[in-house]
Order: sequence, then structure tokens, then C-alpha cells
Amino acid sequence: MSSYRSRMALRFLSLALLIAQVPEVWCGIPSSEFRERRARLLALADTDAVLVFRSANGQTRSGDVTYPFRQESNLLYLTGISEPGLTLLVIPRGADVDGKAARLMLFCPDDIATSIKEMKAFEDGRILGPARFRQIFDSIVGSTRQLMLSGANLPFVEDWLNDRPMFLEQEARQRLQGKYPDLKIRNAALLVARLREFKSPAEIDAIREAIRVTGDGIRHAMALCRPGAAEYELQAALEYEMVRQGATGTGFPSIVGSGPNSLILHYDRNRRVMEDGEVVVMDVGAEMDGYSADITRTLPVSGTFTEEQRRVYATVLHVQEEVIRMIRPGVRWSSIESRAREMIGAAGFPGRMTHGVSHHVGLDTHDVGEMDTLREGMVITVEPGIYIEASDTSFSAGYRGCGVRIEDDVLVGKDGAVVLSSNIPKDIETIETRTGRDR
Ligand SMILES: [Mn+2]
Repeated sequence: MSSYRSRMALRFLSLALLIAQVPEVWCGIPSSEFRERRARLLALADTDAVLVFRSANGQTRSGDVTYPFRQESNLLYLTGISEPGLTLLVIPRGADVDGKAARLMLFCPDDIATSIKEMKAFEDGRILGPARFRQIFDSIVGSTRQLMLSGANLPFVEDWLNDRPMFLEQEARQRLQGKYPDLKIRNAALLVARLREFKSPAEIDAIREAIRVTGDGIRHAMALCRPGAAEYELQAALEYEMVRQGATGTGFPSIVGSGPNSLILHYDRNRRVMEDGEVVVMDVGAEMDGYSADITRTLPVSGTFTEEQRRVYATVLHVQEEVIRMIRPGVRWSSIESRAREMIGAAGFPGRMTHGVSHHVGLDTHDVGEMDTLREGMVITVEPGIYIEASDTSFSAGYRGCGVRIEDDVLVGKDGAVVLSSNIPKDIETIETRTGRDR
């Protein structure tokens, strides 16, 4: 057999294995909740609109190896089905399909359709073969005023040979617009965001579970932290606990930044060997049933903070606790943001918080939703930080090259904040006692 033919045979085999996999439906959220979400979307959407949600594309890593598949978050929110090749069509006014009215249609390959039917995961709509999409879409798009699209996040491809970005989706939209000049094409993600920004009890449970295993990972990493250990040893301990307890992975690449890396907000190389006298920032989150945790703890590598590090840490902790106390429905996001900056400035570190103090957390680590006023049912992070560059001569040497961030996930409850990650240690005494305990 030529090497080409054996390669093709191998490729066919891997394709066959892929097809034989049972479609994955996230197990933590009941199918009744997905039905409710679709009903709420139908009620929210304009009756003259048509909404289309499309699976994420698989991403090639190299050759025929792909990155782990992650479903597009809006389609995941509306169906719970984590498979490529799906299209969800939502027609609030209804359309005639084979003589019967339908408002929700899911287009998918036969094998997946069989499993979805067995799992009763789409009983409020019609399940149709992928080839039917074109036919049904063409029959309704001419009489539609608004087309709302949400698909794989593919804003542009860099055409580096010609030094220009290529906006593929824009091109696709322009073609459609040329065919239907009166059609308004909008972003369906903004509409779904209005549902996603409030978390149901089942979603809060999923986030709590993601936080619980993240906390176990942090405790494990804390115990192993010592001078001479590499950042990746802590990463391994963190992710070991997450995966061991059923997490599907991490919601984002684990950040384990020691010494100078503690200043790099999205540092995820994690290759450095940690030294005595430094701090290490661990910003991590497990993914459970599609939902992500987002927790940061900062440790003294040796198990004891220096005097300067202790002062920075105590300031960040004090600011974090104050912001958490402020949280309740009706409070403006801008007021918690400005209060945090004001306190950090007053403590002697003006302008040294180089990022926002809070964001939504959910299916996406940086989840969707408005950021104007806090409302009951939102889940947000509270993550002040202070970062003093090595070159910052307005501070004495002991402060320089040190970054501290403390981040918890908080439910905006009726009477105030419910800290979902409250049992992950952050007070100085516990941090110092537990760091390096298993050295
Ligand atoms: Mn965060």
C-alpha cells in the first residue's frame, strides 16, 4: 500500500470513529430547561425576524489533528448539544414544513438526529436533515424583514500576503444582501445575551460545581508550591483535580505566573521555575457542563509574604471585600469600578490596577450581558489587582516586579452578594500556612 493510500485509510478510520461517537448533550442541565430557553427566545424575538444559530467549526491544530471541539455558546445555551454540523432555525411567526407549522427547526446528520430523539432533547421543534435547511431558508427569507445570525466566531482571516484582514462573514452577508436588498441582517447573539445574563438555579449549580473542583485544584497547587518548583507543576496539580472530578477541561488556559510573570495578565506559558521571595498568581477555572469558573489566588512562593508583598496583598483583599459588600441589585457597575480604583489609589497604589474589577461569568469565562446595572441572578467576578512594574521607580525595590490579584465568583442575590467561591482560602494566615505544606 502506498503511503498516500495508508494515510487515506487512516483518515477514513478516524472519520468512522468520529461518526460512531454518541452525540454529547450536557448532562447537568435538564432538557426541560433548554425547552424553556427556546420558548423565552421565541417570546423575545420580533415576529418578523428569522434567527439562525450555527455550530462552531472544528479547528485544525496540524495535519488531521484538531483542537478539542467547543460548541458555539449561543447554540449550546439553546440546545445543550455539543456537536459540529448543526443549524438551529428559529421562526417566531412559524413556517409551514411538510404541511405542519413549525417555529423551531434543528438541522443535523441522521445519526445525531436519532440520539437527540432518543434523549427527547428537542421535542418542541422539528429535527430535519442538513439538506433541508437551504430549501426551507430560501422559501422564507424572501418574506422576512430581519435575519438574525449567530455562528462560529470567525471575525476575519488575516490575508498576510496582501497585508489585509479578510472579513469572510461580511462577504457572505453582502452576497445575501445583494439577493435580498430589503433584508436587515443583525446579530442574534445580542438577543440571546439578554437571556444568558441571568443565571437559572441549574446554571448556578453548574458554576458552583466548576468552582468546587477549581478550589480543590487551587488547594492542591498551594500545597506543592515552593522555591525551585516550576509554574507548570502548579498547573498540573490544578488541572489534575479538575479533570479527576469530571471537568471537561478548563474554561480558559490556566494562568500560573510567578515573579515577573505575575504582572502579565494573560500569561499562560507556565514554564518558569519559581524563586524564593516571589509571588505566584494563579488565575484558573474548570469547565463543568459548559460553564466556567474564574478564580484567582496569589501565593508567596516561599510560604511567607515579604513585608511589601503583605501590604499589597492586604490592600487588594481589603478592596475586594469592600466591593463584595457593595454588590446588590440596582448598584451600577461603574460605581464598584470607581470605588475599587479610588481605594487602591488612596492606599498608595494609584493607577496600578490595569484591568476591570468585574465581568459576567457563565458559558463563556468572560460571559455576555449588559454591564450597566447589577441585577438579581447575575453571576460576576470580583477581581481587584495591583501590579508594580520592575521599572517603576516610584516604589522602593521591595515592591517592584510584583503583581497581586484576588478573584472570586459572586451571585448577585436579592439582599446582596453570595460568594460562590467563599471556601477557597484567601486570608493571609491560611494562605501562608497552606502554601508549600507538601513540599
Ligand atoms: Mn476574571
